[in-house]
Amino acid sequence: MKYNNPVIKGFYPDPSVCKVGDTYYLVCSSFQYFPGVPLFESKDLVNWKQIGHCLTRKSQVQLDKINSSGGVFAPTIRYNNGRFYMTTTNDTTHQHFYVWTDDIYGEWSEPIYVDQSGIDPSLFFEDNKTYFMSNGIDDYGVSGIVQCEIDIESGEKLTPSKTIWTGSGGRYLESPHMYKINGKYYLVAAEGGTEYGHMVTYARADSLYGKFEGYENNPVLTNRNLGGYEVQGVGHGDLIQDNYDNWWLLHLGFRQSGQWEAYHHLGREVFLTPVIFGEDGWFTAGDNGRTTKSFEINYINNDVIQKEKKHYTFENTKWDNDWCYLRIPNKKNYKLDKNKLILKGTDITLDDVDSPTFIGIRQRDFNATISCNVEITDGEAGITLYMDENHHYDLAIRKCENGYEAIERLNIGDIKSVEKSIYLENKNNISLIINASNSYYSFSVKSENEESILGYAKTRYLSSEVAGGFTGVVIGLYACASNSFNYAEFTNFKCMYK
Ligand code: 6LW
Repeated sequence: MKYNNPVIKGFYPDPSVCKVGDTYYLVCSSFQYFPGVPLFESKDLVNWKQIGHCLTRKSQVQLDKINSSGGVFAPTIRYNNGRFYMTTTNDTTHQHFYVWTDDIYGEWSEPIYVDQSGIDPSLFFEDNKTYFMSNGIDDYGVSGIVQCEIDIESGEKLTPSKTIWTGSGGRYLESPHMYKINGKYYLVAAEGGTEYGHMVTYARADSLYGKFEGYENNPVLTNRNLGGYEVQGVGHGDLIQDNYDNWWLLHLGFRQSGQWEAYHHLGREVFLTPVIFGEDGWFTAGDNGRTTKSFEINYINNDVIQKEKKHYTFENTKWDNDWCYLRIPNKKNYKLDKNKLILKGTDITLDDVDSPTFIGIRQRDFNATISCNVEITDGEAGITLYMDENHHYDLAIRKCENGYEAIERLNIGDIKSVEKSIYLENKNNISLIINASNSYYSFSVKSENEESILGYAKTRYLSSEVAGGFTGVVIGLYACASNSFNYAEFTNFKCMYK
């Protein structure tokens, strides 16, 4: 069967996966967005359906006024004795914690904290014991992949944290995951930083604390030397064995926006790469250690069809699954109906490191038409292409001195500029329209069947290379106003990918 990468498109970084029965479950990091840690399920590894989030309550995660790309870093999902565990780090508060559930479709527990340094925690269960690992510095001052035993009920450390591997020599050793395969312990990690030099490396040992011997051809997976251009930055992944005993890596990567444009604005996405174990017990991955846009492989039955949802509307998405807020929202300012959204603006704007009235859905592909009807009484409301508080493009309607106007505002670092405004004769039945391509967004407003272009902006200024950080563009519907009677009504939302 031939399948295409990414298998989950848009800003869903740092995937971790586990399998229970014949179903796979996958989680991703979510940073300043809430609910935290999107959760997906799949029966075939190529079609993933979001079934919820792990962090759905304010009591589980501190996101109040946290920095963009802070908050919830890379998670790990594991299953043991009938219970699912998800562990992650709140990078802003420097705390590792885990939550658990016995019902994957239900709520997860309150957080249980583990006192170890670093990021990217993972769990490994063996003989009724739980081992906790992350990157960081151990109790003896050595940095690397650090491991201790914990009490799974309380999170309390039962042994000192000890460095078990220092990597293959690349910078930013992170993302450790431990597996026991055919009696040996495999430690898979990432190195190189989550940019163009990213890579997956691994080591193997006869016992859980080593000595770990690095694979002699590390990195086992990297696209840093791949010809062509699109799939870059592959790394940070988790190994999984499928129903037919084949092995795979689910890992992150990103799609560069153009051959001569080394930028990516859609965030880091989820890629699937086949893994082959040799007779000597060492494994290789992908096409000669690289991840390609598609793989033709008999690991997956020919009757599996990879489907892709191309159209997103209010009616065919779920507010709780597909949409997200910036930090913890004040729910009183949101009325989420089946085919209508009503937002109450506050004086918190998109430029604030706070929770403006905003609800967003990830931009999943380069080419798209995004449109929505927006009606306001006062203040401002519209669509934002949001990377962070200093990098976002807004197409909005706002109240002006003698009526209403449509505006295109660009926010690029310290430059914040309303590029164009068009006076609206009639404020009803206004549709805001954004056309997206690899390199450009265009912004238009349509009233009474007359469409006017406000302007264009390059995608690259919303990219990770320009904005920094770890997120990707989210299409946000927002409202702001200093007048407490301001309500904005959004109908007929469409995001159509080509
Ligand atoms: C994550 C780290 C990384 O915790 O980026 O690509 C960090 N890898 O493992 C943020 O996503």
